[in-house]
Amino acid sequence: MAKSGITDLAILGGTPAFPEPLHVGRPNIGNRESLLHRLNDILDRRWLTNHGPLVQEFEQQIADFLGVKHCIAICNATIALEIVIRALGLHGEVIVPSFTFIATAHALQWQEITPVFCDVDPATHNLDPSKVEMMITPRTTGIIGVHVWGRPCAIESLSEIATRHGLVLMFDAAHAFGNSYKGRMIGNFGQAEVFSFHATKFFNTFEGGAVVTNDDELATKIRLMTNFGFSGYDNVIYVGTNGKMTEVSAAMGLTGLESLDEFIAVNSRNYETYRLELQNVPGIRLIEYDATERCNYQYLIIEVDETLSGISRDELVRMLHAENVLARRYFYPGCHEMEPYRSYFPHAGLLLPQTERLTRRVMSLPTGTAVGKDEIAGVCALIRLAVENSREFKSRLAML
Ligand code: T4K
Repeated sequence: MAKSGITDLAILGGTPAFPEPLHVGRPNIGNRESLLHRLNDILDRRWLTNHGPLVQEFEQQIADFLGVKHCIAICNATIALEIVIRALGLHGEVIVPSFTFIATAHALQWQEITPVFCDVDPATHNLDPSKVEMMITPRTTGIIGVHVWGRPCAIESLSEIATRHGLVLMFDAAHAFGNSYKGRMIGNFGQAEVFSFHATKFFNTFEGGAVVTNDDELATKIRLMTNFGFSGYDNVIYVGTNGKMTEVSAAMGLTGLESLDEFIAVNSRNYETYRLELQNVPGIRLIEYDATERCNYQYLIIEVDETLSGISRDELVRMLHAENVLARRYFYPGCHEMEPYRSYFPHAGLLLPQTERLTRRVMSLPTGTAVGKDEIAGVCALIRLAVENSREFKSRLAML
Protein backbone atom coordinates (compact mmCIF):
# COMPACT_ATOMS: atom_id res chain seq x y z
CA MET A 1 0.00 0.00 0.00
CA ALA A 2 1.36 3.42 -0.97
CA LYS A 3 2.22 5.93 1.75
CA SER A 4 -0.50 8.53 2.18
CA GLY A 5 -0.77 9.43 5.84
CA ILE A 6 -4.17 7.74 5.73
CA THR A 7 -3.98 4.17 6.92
CA ASP A 8 -7.11 3.41 8.91
CA LEU A 9 -9.69 3.29 6.14
CA ALA A 10 -13.19 1.80 6.23
CA ILE A 11 -12.48 0.16 2.91
CA LEU A 12 -9.52 -1.67 4.53
CA GLY A 13 -11.64 -2.79 7.49
CA GLY A 14 -10.92 0.22 9.71
CA THR A 15 -12.94 3.35 10.47
CA PRO A 16 -13.91 5.95 7.84
CA ALA A 17 -11.24 8.56 7.05
CA PHE A 18 -13.74 11.27 8.02
CA PRO A 19 -15.69 10.75 11.26
CA GLU A 20 -18.56 12.98 10.05
CA PRO A 21 -20.03 12.98 6.51
CA LEU A 22 -18.50 15.56 4.21
CA HIS A 23 -21.33 16.66 1.88
CA VAL A 24 -21.44 18.18 -1.56
CA GLY A 25 -23.91 21.08 -1.54
CA ARG A 26 -23.53 22.16 2.09
CA PRO A 27 -25.23 25.58 2.20
CA ASN A 28 -23.25 28.78 2.70
CA ILE A 29 -24.80 30.81 5.50
CA GLY A 30 -24.21 34.54 5.70
CA ASN A 31 -24.15 36.69 8.83
CA ARG A 32 -26.60 35.18 11.36
CA GLU A 33 -27.22 38.43 13.24
CA SER A 34 -28.10 40.16 10.04
CA LEU A 35 -30.50 37.37 9.04
CA LEU A 36 -32.15 37.18 12.47
CA HIS A 37 -32.59 40.94 12.46
CA ARG A 38 -34.39 40.74 9.12
CA LEU A 39 -36.53 37.84 10.31
CA ASN A 40 -37.60 39.82 13.37
CA ASP A 41 -38.55 42.73 11.13
CA ILE A 42 -40.68 40.41 8.99
CA LEU A 43 -42.53 39.16 12.07
CA ASP A 44 -43.02 42.70 13.39
CA ARG A 45 -44.34 43.87 10.02
CA ARG A 46 -46.59 40.83 9.62
CA TRP A 47 -45.98 40.93 5.91
CA LEU A 48 -44.82 37.45 4.95
CA THR A 49 -45.18 37.10 1.18
CA ASN A 50 -46.94 38.54 -1.95
CA HIS A 51 -44.14 40.79 -3.16
CA GLY A 52 -43.29 42.27 0.21
CA PRO A 53 -40.63 44.92 0.88
CA LEU A 54 -37.74 42.46 1.23
CA VAL A 55 -38.58 40.69 -2.04
CA GLN A 56 -38.70 44.09 -3.76
CA GLU A 57 -35.33 45.06 -2.27
CA PHE A 58 -33.87 41.68 -3.22
CA GLU A 59 -35.07 42.00 -6.83
CA GLN A 60 -33.59 45.49 -7.10
CA GLN A 61 -30.22 44.39 -5.71
CA ILE A 62 -30.02 41.41 -8.07
CA ALA A 63 -30.95 43.55 -11.08
CA ASP A 64 -28.34 46.19 -10.13
CA PHE A 65 -25.65 43.56 -9.52
CA LEU A 66 -26.24 41.94 -12.92
CA GLY A 67 -26.92 45.13 -14.84
CA VAL A 68 -30.27 43.82 -16.11
CA LYS A 69 -33.51 45.77 -16.40
CA HIS A 70 -35.79 43.28 -14.65
CA CYS A 71 -35.46 40.67 -11.95
CA ILE A 72 -38.49 38.67 -10.83
CA ALA A 73 -37.85 36.60 -7.71
CA ILE A 74 -39.49 33.18 -7.83
CA CYS A 75 -40.04 30.37 -5.30
CA ASN A 76 -37.55 28.09 -7.09
CA ALA A 77 -35.80 27.78 -10.45
CA THR A 78 -37.97 24.93 -11.71
CA ILE A 79 -41.15 27.01 -11.46
CA ALA A 80 -39.19 29.96 -12.89
CA LEU A 81 -38.25 27.87 -15.94
CA GLU A 82 -41.85 26.76 -16.38
CA ILE A 83 -43.12 30.32 -16.22
CA VAL A 84 -40.56 31.67 -18.71
CA ILE A 85 -41.20 28.80 -21.11
CA ARG A 86 -44.92 29.60 -20.99
CA ALA A 87 -44.48 33.36 -21.18
CA LEU A 88 -42.27 32.97 -24.25
CA GLY A 89 -44.94 30.85 -25.92
CA LEU A 90 -42.75 27.80 -26.44
CA HIS A 91 -44.57 24.73 -27.76
CA GLY A 92 -43.94 21.68 -29.93
CA GLU A 93 -40.24 20.81 -29.51
CA VAL A 94 -37.50 22.62 -27.62
CA ILE A 95 -33.82 21.72 -27.85
CA VAL A 96 -32.08 21.13 -24.50
CA PRO A 97 -29.02 19.27 -23.31
CA SER A 98 -29.54 15.91 -21.64
CA PHE A 99 -26.43 16.65 -19.55
CA THR A 100 -28.28 18.81 -17.01
CA PHE A 101 -30.37 18.48 -13.87
CA ILE A 102 -33.71 16.85 -14.63
CA ALA A 103 -35.58 20.10 -13.86
CA THR A 104 -34.56 21.59 -17.23
CA ALA A 105 -36.31 18.80 -19.15
CA HIS A 106 -39.25 18.50 -16.75
CA ALA A 107 -40.06 22.21 -17.02
CA LEU A 108 -40.88 21.51 -20.68
CA GLN A 109 -42.52 18.11 -20.36
CA TRP A 110 -44.72 19.41 -17.51
CA GLN A 111 -46.30 21.64 -20.17
CA GLU A 112 -46.44 18.89 -22.77
CA ILE A 113 -43.61 20.39 -24.77
CA THR A 114 -41.15 17.80 -26.08
CA PRO A 115 -37.58 18.23 -24.86
CA VAL A 116 -35.31 17.26 -27.73
CA PHE A 117 -32.01 16.20 -26.24
CA CYS A 118 -28.91 17.50 -27.95
CA ASP A 119 -25.32 16.42 -27.38
CA VAL A 120 -22.73 18.56 -25.59
CA ASP A 121 -19.19 19.69 -26.30
CA PRO A 122 -16.85 17.43 -24.27
CA ALA A 123 -14.56 20.40 -23.57
CA THR A 124 -17.22 22.72 -22.09
CA HIS A 125 -19.96 20.24 -21.07
CA ASN A 126 -22.43 22.68 -22.70
CA LEU A 127 -24.68 22.38 -25.78
CA ASP A 128 -22.64 21.81 -28.92
CA PRO A 129 -23.95 24.39 -31.45
CA SER A 130 -22.99 22.22 -34.42
CA LYS A 131 -25.25 19.47 -33.04
CA VAL A 132 -28.07 21.89 -32.18
CA GLU A 133 -28.55 22.74 -35.83
CA MET A 134 -29.05 19.05 -36.64
CA MET A 135 -31.87 18.71 -34.08
CA ILE A 136 -34.06 21.48 -35.54
CA THR A 137 -37.33 20.29 -37.12
CA PRO A 138 -40.46 22.14 -38.31
CA ARG A 139 -41.87 21.66 -34.77
CA THR A 140 -38.91 23.33 -33.01
CA THR A 141 -39.80 26.61 -31.29
CA GLY A 142 -36.81 27.24 -29.05
CA ILE A 143 -33.47 26.39 -27.51
CA ILE A 144 -32.69 26.29 -23.81
CA GLY A 145 -28.96 26.51 -23.18
CA VAL A 146 -27.73 25.49 -19.73
CA HIS A 147 -24.56 27.13 -18.37
CA VAL A 148 -23.42 23.87 -16.81
CA TRP A 149 -21.20 24.35 -13.70
CA GLY A 150 -21.57 28.09 -14.35
CA ARG A 151 -19.41 27.95 -17.48
CA PRO A 152 -21.17 30.04 -20.13
CA CYS A 153 -22.67 28.32 -23.17
CA ALA A 154 -21.45 29.16 -26.68
CA ILE A 155 -23.78 32.15 -26.48
CA GLU A 156 -22.94 33.79 -29.80
CA SER A 157 -23.25 30.62 -31.87
CA LEU A 158 -26.53 29.68 -30.20
CA SER A 159 -27.89 33.20 -30.73
CA GLU A 160 -26.91 33.10 -34.39
CA ILE A 161 -28.65 29.72 -34.88
CA ALA A 162 -31.76 30.90 -33.02
CA THR A 163 -32.00 34.09 -35.09
CA ARG A 164 -31.43 32.30 -38.37
CA HIS A 165 -34.20 29.77 -37.63
CA GLY A 166 -36.59 32.19 -35.89
CA LEU A 167 -36.32 30.36 -32.56
CA VAL A 168 -36.58 31.58 -28.99
CA LEU A 169 -33.33 31.36 -27.03
CA MET A 170 -33.34 31.28 -23.24
CA PHE A 171 -30.87 30.06 -20.67
CA ASP A 172 -31.05 27.90 -17.59
CA ALA A 173 -28.44 29.79 -15.57
CA ALA A 174 -29.14 27.85 -12.37
CA HIS A 175 -25.36 27.42 -11.80
CA ALA A 176 -24.15 30.74 -13.14
CA PHE A 177 -25.13 33.45 -10.67
CA GLY A 178 -22.28 35.96 -10.38
CA ASN A 179 -20.49 34.75 -13.53
CA SER A 180 -19.68 36.74 -16.62
CA TYR A 181 -19.27 36.13 -20.35
CA LYS A 182 -16.93 38.48 -22.23
CA GLY A 183 -17.15 40.87 -19.30
CA ARG A 184 -20.96 40.99 -19.25
CA MET A 185 -22.85 39.34 -16.42
CA ILE A 186 -24.77 36.16 -17.13
CA GLY A 187 -28.40 37.23 -16.98
CA ASN A 188 -28.13 39.51 -19.98
CA PHE A 189 -28.30 36.86 -22.69
CA GLY A 190 -31.10 35.27 -24.70
CA GLN A 191 -34.68 36.41 -24.15
CA ALA A 192 -34.43 35.55 -20.44
CA GLU A 193 -32.21 33.67 -17.99
CA VAL A 194 -33.16 31.72 -14.88
CA PHE A 195 -31.07 31.42 -11.70
CA SER A 196 -31.47 28.94 -8.87
CA PHE A 197 -30.97 30.03 -5.28
CA HIS A 198 -31.58 26.56 -3.86
CA ALA A 199 -29.92 25.68 -0.55
CA THR A 200 -27.21 23.73 -2.39
CA LYS A 201 -26.19 26.68 -4.56
CA PHE A 202 -23.30 28.83 -3.34
CA PHE A 203 -25.76 31.67 -2.85
CA ASN A 204 -29.13 30.59 -1.51
CA THR A 205 -32.55 31.78 -0.37
CA PHE A 206 -33.34 28.37 1.23
CA GLU A 207 -35.45 27.57 -1.85
CA GLY A 208 -35.61 30.19 -4.55
CA GLY A 209 -34.79 31.42 -7.98
CA ALA A 210 -35.15 34.39 -10.28
CA VAL A 211 -35.94 35.26 -13.86
CA VAL A 212 -33.93 38.12 -15.30
CA THR A 213 -34.55 39.82 -18.62
CA ASN A 214 -34.04 43.07 -20.47
CA ASP A 215 -37.40 42.71 -22.24
CA ASP A 216 -40.02 45.00 -20.62
CA GLU A 217 -43.06 43.24 -22.05
CA LEU A 218 -41.79 39.79 -21.12
CA ALA A 219 -40.98 40.95 -17.58
CA THR A 220 -44.53 42.28 -17.12
CA LYS A 221 -46.00 39.02 -18.36
CA ILE A 222 -43.76 36.91 -16.11
CA ARG A 223 -44.59 39.04 -13.09
CA LEU A 224 -48.32 38.56 -13.74
CA MET A 225 -47.96 34.83 -14.34
CA THR A 226 -46.01 34.45 -11.09
CA ASN A 227 -49.02 35.87 -9.20
CA PHE A 228 -51.93 33.87 -10.72
CA GLY A 229 -52.25 36.39 -13.58
CA PHE A 230 -53.54 39.11 -11.25
CA SER A 231 -53.27 42.61 -12.64
CA GLY A 232 -54.33 44.64 -9.59
CA TYR A 233 -57.13 43.62 -7.24
CA ASP A 234 -59.92 41.46 -8.66
CA ASN A 235 -58.59 41.41 -12.23
CA VAL A 236 -56.97 38.35 -13.78
CA ILE A 237 -55.66 38.80 -17.33
CA TYR A 238 -53.54 35.65 -17.92
CA VAL A 239 -53.50 32.09 -16.81
CA GLY A 240 -50.96 32.18 -14.01
CA THR A 241 -49.53 30.15 -11.20
CA ASN A 242 -48.14 30.81 -7.75
CA GLY A 243 -44.41 31.31 -8.15
CA LYS A 244 -43.92 33.95 -5.47
CA MET A 245 -40.86 34.15 -3.26
CA THR A 246 -41.51 34.60 0.47
CA GLU A 247 -40.11 37.38 2.63
CA VAL A 248 -38.10 34.83 4.63
CA SER A 249 -36.37 33.67 1.46
CA ALA A 250 -35.66 37.26 0.45
CA ALA A 251 -34.21 37.90 3.93
CA MET A 252 -31.82 35.00 3.42
CA GLY A 253 -30.98 36.32 -0.05
CA LEU A 254 -30.27 39.86 1.10
CA THR A 255 -28.10 38.49 3.90
CA GLY A 256 -26.26 36.21 1.48
CA LEU A 257 -25.62 39.08 -0.94
CA GLU A 258 -23.67 40.84 1.84
CA SER A 259 -21.29 37.85 1.93
CA LEU A 260 -21.24 37.05 -1.77
CA ASP A 261 -17.60 38.09 -2.28
CA GLU A 262 -16.53 36.01 0.70
CA PHE A 263 -18.39 32.91 -0.58
CA ILE A 264 -16.72 33.28 -3.97
CA ALA A 265 -13.29 33.85 -2.41
CA VAL A 266 -13.64 30.64 -0.38
CA ASN A 267 -14.80 28.65 -3.43
CA SER A 268 -11.94 30.02 -5.47
CA ARG A 269 -9.41 29.15 -2.74
CA ASN A 270 -10.86 25.65 -2.42
CA TYR A 271 -10.67 25.21 -6.17
CA GLU A 272 -6.97 26.18 -6.13
CA THR A 273 -6.26 23.76 -3.27
CA TYR A 274 -7.93 20.90 -5.15
CA ARG A 275 -6.06 21.87 -8.32
CA LEU A 276 -2.67 21.71 -6.63
CA GLU A 277 -3.46 18.51 -4.75
CA LEU A 278 -4.79 16.66 -7.81
CA GLN A 279 -2.55 18.01 -10.55
CA ASN A 280 -0.31 14.95 -10.81
CA VAL A 281 -2.87 12.22 -10.19
CA PRO A 282 -3.14 10.14 -13.37
CA GLY A 283 -6.59 10.07 -14.96
CA ILE A 284 -8.08 12.73 -12.65
CA ARG A 285 -8.80 16.04 -14.35
CA LEU A 286 -10.32 19.02 -12.60
CA ILE A 287 -12.51 21.06 -14.95
CA GLU A 288 -11.18 24.53 -15.70
CA TYR A 289 -12.80 27.92 -15.33
CA ASP A 290 -11.88 31.01 -17.34
CA ALA A 291 -9.84 33.11 -14.91
CA THR A 292 -10.39 36.25 -17.04
CA GLU A 293 -14.13 36.19 -16.29
CA ARG A 294 -16.09 36.56 -13.06
CA CYS A 295 -16.68 33.07 -11.70
CA ASN A 296 -18.39 31.64 -8.62
CA TYR A 297 -16.35 28.38 -8.59
CA GLN A 298 -19.28 26.71 -6.89
CA TYR A 299 -18.92 23.30 -8.50
CA LEU A 300 -15.80 21.27 -7.90
CA ILE A 301 -15.97 18.85 -10.81
CA ILE A 302 -13.50 16.15 -11.78
CA GLU A 303 -13.45 13.85 -14.77
CA VAL A 304 -12.14 10.34 -14.22
CA ASP A 305 -10.40 8.60 -17.13
CA GLU A 306 -10.26 4.97 -16.04
CA THR A 307 -7.71 4.04 -18.70
CA LEU A 308 -5.21 6.25 -16.82
CA SER A 309 -6.49 6.13 -13.22
CA GLY A 310 -7.07 2.37 -13.16
CA ILE A 311 -10.26 2.98 -11.22
CA SER A 312 -13.65 4.01 -12.57
CA ARG A 313 -15.66 7.05 -11.53
CA ASP A 314 -18.25 4.79 -9.87
CA GLU A 315 -15.59 2.87 -7.95
CA LEU A 316 -14.04 6.13 -6.79
CA VAL A 317 -17.44 7.38 -5.61
CA ARG A 318 -18.06 4.13 -3.71
CA MET A 319 -14.65 4.33 -2.07
CA LEU A 320 -15.19 7.99 -1.07
CA HIS A 321 -18.64 7.22 0.33
CA ALA A 322 -17.17 4.40 2.44
CA GLU A 323 -14.79 7.03 3.88
CA ASN A 324 -17.65 9.49 4.55
CA VAL A 325 -16.91 11.77 1.61
CA LEU A 326 -20.34 12.05 -0.02
CA ALA A 327 -19.22 12.91 -3.56
CA ARG A 328 -22.07 13.14 -6.10
CA ARG A 329 -22.41 11.83 -9.64
CA TYR A 330 -23.79 15.05 -11.15
CA PHE A 331 -25.26 14.54 -13.74
CA TYR A 332 -25.93 10.82 -13.80
CA PRO A 333 -27.76 9.35 -15.54
CA GLY A 334 -28.42 11.76 -18.40
CA CYS A 335 -32.00 13.08 -18.57
CA HIS A 336 -32.63 10.86 -21.61
CA GLU A 337 -31.87 7.81 -19.47
CA MET A 338 -34.53 8.73 -16.89
CA GLU A 339 -38.32 8.42 -17.05
CA PRO A 340 -40.43 9.35 -18.87
CA TYR A 341 -37.78 10.22 -21.47
CA ARG A 342 -36.16 6.77 -21.46
CA SER A 343 -39.50 5.23 -22.50
CA TYR A 344 -40.47 8.03 -24.89
CA PHE A 345 -37.12 8.13 -26.70
CA PRO A 346 -35.43 4.73 -26.21
CA HIS A 347 -32.85 5.44 -28.93
CA ALA A 348 -31.96 9.02 -27.92
CA GLY A 349 -28.56 7.86 -26.68
CA LEU A 350 -27.45 7.10 -30.25
CA LEU A 351 -27.18 10.85 -30.86
CA LEU A 352 -25.70 11.63 -27.45
CA PRO A 353 -22.26 9.95 -27.35
CA GLN A 354 -20.50 12.81 -25.52
CA THR A 355 -23.31 13.09 -22.99
CA GLU A 356 -23.18 9.37 -22.24
CA ARG A 357 -19.40 9.48 -21.93
CA LEU A 358 -19.51 12.46 -19.54
CA THR A 359 -22.27 11.05 -17.34
CA ARG A 360 -19.97 8.09 -16.68
CA ARG A 361 -16.81 10.10 -15.95
CA VAL A 362 -17.86 13.21 -14.05
CA MET A 363 -18.27 13.70 -10.32
CA SER A 364 -18.68 16.55 -7.87
CA LEU A 365 -16.55 16.97 -4.72
CA PRO A 366 -17.31 18.97 -1.55
CA THR A 367 -16.54 22.66 -1.51
CA GLY A 368 -18.00 25.87 -0.05
CA THR A 369 -17.55 27.53 3.33
CA ALA A 370 -18.28 24.28 5.20
CA VAL A 371 -15.11 22.68 3.81
CA GLY A 372 -11.62 23.49 5.08
CA LYS A 373 -8.16 23.15 3.57
CA ASP A 374 -7.32 20.08 5.67
CA GLU A 375 -10.50 18.34 4.62
CA ILE A 376 -9.72 19.01 0.95
CA ALA A 377 -6.19 17.65 1.47
CA GLY A 378 -7.78 14.55 3.04
CA VAL A 379 -10.21 14.04 0.15
CA CYS A 380 -7.38 14.41 -2.37
CA ALA A 381 -5.16 12.01 -0.42
CA LEU A 382 -7.94 9.41 -0.64
CA ILE A 383 -8.26 9.91 -4.39
CA ARG A 384 -4.48 9.66 -4.82
CA LEU A 385 -4.37 6.52 -2.70
CA ALA A 386 -7.17 4.91 -4.71
CA VAL A 387 -5.43 5.65 -8.01
CA GLU A 388 -1.99 4.54 -6.79
CA ASN A 389 -3.49 1.30 -5.48
CA SER A 390 -6.28 0.90 -8.01
CA ARG A 391 -5.99 -2.88 -8.32
CA GLU A 392 -6.22 -3.48 -4.60
CA PHE A 393 -9.06 -0.97 -4.21
CA LYS A 394 -10.97 -2.56 -7.07
CA SER A 395 -10.80 -6.02 -5.47
CA ARG A 396 -11.74 -4.59 -2.03
CA LEU A 397 -14.73 -2.84 -3.53
CA ALA A 398 -15.80 -6.03 -5.29
CA MET A 399 -15.93 -7.74 -1.87
CA LEU A 400 -18.01 -5.02 -0.18
N1 T4K B 1 -31.45 23.67 -13.61
C1 T4K B 1 -30.27 23.18 -13.21
C2 T4K B 1 -29.15 23.10 -14.18
C3 T4K B 1 -30.09 22.76 -11.87
O1 T4K B 1 -28.91 22.25 -11.48
C4 T4K B 1 -31.17 22.86 -10.98
C5 T4K B 1 -31.03 22.43 -9.61
C6 T4K B 1 -32.39 23.41 -11.44
C7 T4K B 1 -32.48 23.81 -12.78
C8 T4K B 1 -33.58 23.56 -10.55
O2 T4K B 1 -33.36 24.50 -9.50
P1 T4K B 1 -34.32 24.51 -8.19
O3 T4K B 1 -35.74 24.30 -8.65
O4 T4K B 1 -33.84 23.41 -7.25
O5 T4K B 1 -34.11 25.91 -7.62
C9 T4K B 1 -29.67 19.33 -5.83
C10 T4K B 1 -30.56 20.54 -5.70
O6 T4K B 1 -31.77 20.22 -5.00
C11 T4K B 1 -30.91 21.19 -7.00
O7 T4K B 1 -31.37 22.50 -6.72
C12 T4K B 1 -29.69 21.29 -7.91
N2 T4K B 1 -30.01 21.79 -9.22
C13 T4K B 1 -29.06 19.91 -8.08
C14 T4K B 1 -27.85 19.97 -8.97
O8 T4K B 1 -28.67 19.46 -6.78
P2 T4K B 1 -30.14 16.83 -5.31
O9 T4K B 1 -31.23 15.89 -5.70
O10 T4K B 1 -28.75 16.43 -5.56
O11 T4K B 1 -30.32 17.31 -3.77
P3 T4K B 1 -29.96 16.55 -2.43
O12 T4K B 1 -31.10 16.68 -1.50
O13 T4K B 1 -29.47 15.19 -2.71
O14 T4K B 1 -28.79 17.42 -1.81
C15 T4K B 1 -27.52 17.51 -2.41
C16 T4K B 1 -26.46 17.60 -1.35
O15 T4K B 1 -26.59 18.78 -0.60
C17 T4K B 1 -26.43 16.46 -0.34
O16 T4K B 1 -25.08 16.07 -0.20
C18 T4K B 1 -26.93 17.07 0.95
C19 T4K B 1 -26.58 18.53 0.81
N3 T4K B 1 -27.56 19.43 1.45
C20 T4K B 1 -28.77 19.59 0.85
C21 T4K B 1 -29.70 20.45 1.40
C22 T4K B 1 -31.05 20.62 0.75
C23 T4K B 1 -27.24 20.08 2.62
O17 T4K B 1 -26.14 19.87 3.16
N4 T4K B 1 -28.15 20.93 3.17
C24 T4K B 1 -29.38 21.16 2.60
O18 T4K B 1 -30.17 21.97 3.13
O19 T4K B 1 -30.45 18.20 -6.08
